[in-house]
Amino acid sequence: MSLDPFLVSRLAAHGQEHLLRFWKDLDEPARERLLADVRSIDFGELECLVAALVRDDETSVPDAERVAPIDVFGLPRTDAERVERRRAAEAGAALLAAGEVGVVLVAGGSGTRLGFDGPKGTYPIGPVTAASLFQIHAEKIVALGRRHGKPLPLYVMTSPENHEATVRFFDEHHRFGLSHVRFFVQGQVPAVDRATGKVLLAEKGRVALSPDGHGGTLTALAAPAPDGGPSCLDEMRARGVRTLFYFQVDNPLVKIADPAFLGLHRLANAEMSFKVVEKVTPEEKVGVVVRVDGKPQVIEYSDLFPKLAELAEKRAPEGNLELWAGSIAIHVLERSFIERLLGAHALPFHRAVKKVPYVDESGKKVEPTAPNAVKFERFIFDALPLAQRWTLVETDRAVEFEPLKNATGPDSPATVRQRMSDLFAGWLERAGASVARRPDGSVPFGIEISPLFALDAAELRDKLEPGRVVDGPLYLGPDEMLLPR
Ligand code: UD2
Repeated sequence: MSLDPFLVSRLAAHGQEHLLRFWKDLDEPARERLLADVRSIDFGELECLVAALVRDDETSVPDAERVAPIDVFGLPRTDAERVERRRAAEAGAALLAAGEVGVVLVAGGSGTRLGFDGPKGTYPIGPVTAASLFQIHAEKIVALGRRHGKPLPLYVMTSPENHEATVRFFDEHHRFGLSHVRFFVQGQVPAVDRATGKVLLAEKGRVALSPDGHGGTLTALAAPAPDGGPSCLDEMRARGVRTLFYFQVDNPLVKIADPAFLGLHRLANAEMSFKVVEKVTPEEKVGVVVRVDGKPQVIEYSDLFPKLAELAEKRAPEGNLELWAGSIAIHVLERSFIERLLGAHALPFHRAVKKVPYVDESGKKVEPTAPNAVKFERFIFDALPLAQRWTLVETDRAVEFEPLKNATGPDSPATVRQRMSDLFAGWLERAGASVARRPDGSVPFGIEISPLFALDAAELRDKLEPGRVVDGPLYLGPDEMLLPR
């Protein structure tokens, strides 16, 4: 295979001709792979990104005077609020029964902090059965479909890195009984050298490409299927899906397609909605939803410091943080909103300075010991300022947010399993059971309730005889099975 001179001069025009430096060392398949990598890059866009985010380190963090707290539907505290929430739940249930809701699960991240070999969704997290994150999510979707009489379609975003392993896992588990699941692959962008802005080679014949962030969901949903078939959005339109429930793979507590959330979103005629929790510390690793010049926006946790430190730490007289609305990456988006954005607005890229292994000029592989590269990522929450109407809904982290991020310490398998067991213990107690607890209130053994047995506390109450004593590991599965004590 000979080199296309047009490509060579295009690379040279963008100062990236080194990508073909090892061409003569490569065999034919390797040359083809390299060309595919190179052709996937939009060099014009990359040049702008390098100019803005590598050379200039342009920051989009606003000045503190422009930032203010934002209104949120708080947890219902009065009777009137409870009635309003019940009405919203009825409206949301009607959408589910009408088949207007689709579910989008983003699972394209590389999960480096967890240090787990495989897609994060395959992580065995169930406190008793070691059910995977994917199984827990899928069972909720199956259960919801049964409850509302209409199966919900699931769209799973993968990355080129983990696509095959993800699809294989679902296939090995007979797709967990889901009636419709479709996998779609997100885009990639090259990592560049932090000092020079040159694209890095991961191998002599491979560009160092990485996923374009969960903001890439929007373009990936609009991309045609690999066989040229309809895009996910086209398919949704054909199925009558108008509203998308979006969530991240790492949080097994998420209330998928929560009817009250869907209802509040639809009753407000919103284009995009967020679930938020009250941030406990200024440093907590969740984006904060605020107003900037009056418009809603998320400021990512890594952007709060140092520029907005004072504001992030400011507390109201009652002691709670003024900027308290932590985004837990649970959203509802109208399909029409995504379609509108695709035509008119691209989400901005953010920079992430990372250690990226590369081959140097001599062809030697280098494992950097310090961050050497800039990666570019889009974030889905940057769609918020573009929404004409939106809602923010507070939820209680104890019942809806415990993400799996790290191997040990906070947000690790240990904390996630404990939180799951504690949550299920609460459901059991509300159903009239008595559950052994430690003096600090936590449960000293694993408890796991399959969504196919009960999707929430109310369903458990309907199924369980009161008076049950739980003093050892308990699993309630689709056919209610008690593990030996
Ligand atoms: C994310 C949010 C943070 C907060 C937190 C809650 C960002 C930038 N920050 O933090 O504000 O809401 O989650 O847990 O989003 N993913 C992809 N493709 C990618 C990158 C990520 O699908 O290219 C998925 C990934 O599989 C995971 C999710 O997005 O499901 C979150 O990614 P993360 O763990 O990198 O986000 P994190 O913890 O920095």
